[in-house]
Amino acid sequence: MLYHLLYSLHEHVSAFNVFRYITFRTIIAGLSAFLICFAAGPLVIRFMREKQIGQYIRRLGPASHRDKAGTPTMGGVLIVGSVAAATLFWIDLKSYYTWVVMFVMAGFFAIGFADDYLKLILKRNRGLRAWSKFSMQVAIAAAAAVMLYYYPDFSSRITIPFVKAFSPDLGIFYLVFAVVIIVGASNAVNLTDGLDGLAIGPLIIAAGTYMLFAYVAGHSQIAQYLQINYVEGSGELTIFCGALAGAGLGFLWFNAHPAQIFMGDVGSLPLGAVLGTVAIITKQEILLIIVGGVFVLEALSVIIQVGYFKFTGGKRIFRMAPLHHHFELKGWAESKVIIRFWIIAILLALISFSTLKLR
Ligand code: 57M
Repeated sequence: MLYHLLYSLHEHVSAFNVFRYITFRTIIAGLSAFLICFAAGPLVIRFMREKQIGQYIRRLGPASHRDKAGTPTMGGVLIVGSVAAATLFWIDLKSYYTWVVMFVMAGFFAIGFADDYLKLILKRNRGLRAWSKFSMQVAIAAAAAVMLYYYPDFSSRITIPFVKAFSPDLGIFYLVFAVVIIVGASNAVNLTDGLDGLAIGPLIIAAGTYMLFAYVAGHSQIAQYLQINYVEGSGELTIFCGALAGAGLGFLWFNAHPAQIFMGDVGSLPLGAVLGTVAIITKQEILLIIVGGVFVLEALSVIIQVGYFKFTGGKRIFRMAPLHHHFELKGWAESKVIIRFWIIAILLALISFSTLKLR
């Protein structure tokens, strides 16, 4: 909205021309999202505390987590609110792809909200039933996949990192592929969200990485120069990714160890889902396995642990899944696990940048 208003003034004052540039709008979207989150944070934390919307801690978990009981949660309201506001301020409102991403964010936000509401406010211990939560995730992801697949010019070809010559066309199966990416990313971020800053750190790094990929995919000359898929209109997603990274930093301010607030499902579910959607639109779908490698490792540790546990009738590979619990139980301090996982996320981001040249 502010973009349309301010840019229209360039006819009178040429300095307003600067609002035309995606790069400039990305910077101010990131800063605005950070400031909104930073300013609203204390109010949300106080509100959650007053309403006693605090975390219930399972007795099974590592002992160090018992001190966390009662920490305010549902901080996702803060993150998603800041991302939505900053995006609406600074994108071109005619950007179709941004609306698809916003739709996914709103849908997964609603699912996460319902789950947290049942768990934390109505104190129904388990929240939404796993099956109904999963069906709702699939329904929203499928709606987004249809919106993209039937959009003129949207390609059903996928890009394989490090391989230039092979770009298979999935045809109608792209719909299933897109649903798997969106739902998978959402649940992987949710599983990772078990230590202070553990999910939001890699998420900020992934948002920063896709910020670059959205920019190059939406710029015809750069895309041609780098020989990557040009996706007309995807450049506006750079601004969305900037807002995501900015809001993430704002949230990390409060979620940094020892956390004053957790994000809850209302945060982890939409954040993972939007990352998956941006990966799909920018045609860097498979790259998400590298960019979101920390989330993938966490999810794999659960799959391996549960599979092995069932197969062997009760034996475990990890001391506890997801992976961060394994390291905690090995005696690593919480902050060490968190910062080491961030280091891995940064290295993975660097590796994914290299795919622009190494093919
Ligand atoms: C969410 N949620 C945290 C917070 C956060 C299939 C199974 C592996 C599923 C998995 C699971 O339920 N994962 C989903 C993990 C929880 O955090 C809340 O949940 C939100 C995200 N959805 O925003 O509201 C706890 O995590 C800690 N936390 C922080 N800082 C943060 O910034 O410290 C969260 C955010 C919080 C807090 O302690 O209470 C969670 O872990 O519950 N299940 C598990 O992770 C369980 N693993 C398990 O059962 N493993 C077995 C299986 C796989 C065979 C095994 O390995 O033997 C463990 N989870 C916990 N305790 N808490 C079991 C022990």
